[in-house]
Amino acid sequence: MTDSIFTKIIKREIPADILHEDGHCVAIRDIHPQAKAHFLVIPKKQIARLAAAGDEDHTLLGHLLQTARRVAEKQGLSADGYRVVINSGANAGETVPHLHLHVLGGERLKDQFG
Ligand code: DGP
Repeated sequence: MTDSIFTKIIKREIPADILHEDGHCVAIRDIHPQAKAHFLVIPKKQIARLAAAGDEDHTLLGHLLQTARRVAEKQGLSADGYRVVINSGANAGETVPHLHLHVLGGERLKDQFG
């Protein structure tokens, strides 16, 4: 498997604004923010998309959500709310084939389903 752009960021081969790192994931600011606050939570394990995760990733998936919550709190997003989005695969418009949670906030977000 070739390294995704996110794996290259995790390996520090490409620069990024890293908000959080632990043994299992990183949180980085999105390079093309879709809201005043927009960061990504990315597992160090290169899973192509949510649909490619397995039962063995149960704990990791929970950790990613908990990390989204903790980093959102640290970024001051909790009081007014924020949105967590996962695009899994082509129909959802996933452009980087490495599972990532989008966390958006810092302003009133538009309704955007469909
Ligand atoms: P998605 O459409 O769900 O695959 O979103 C991928 C996101 O990744 C998109 O919002 C832009 C972001 N992104 C892509 N390349 C880079 C990069 O090199 N650095 C950072 N910080 N974000 C990136």
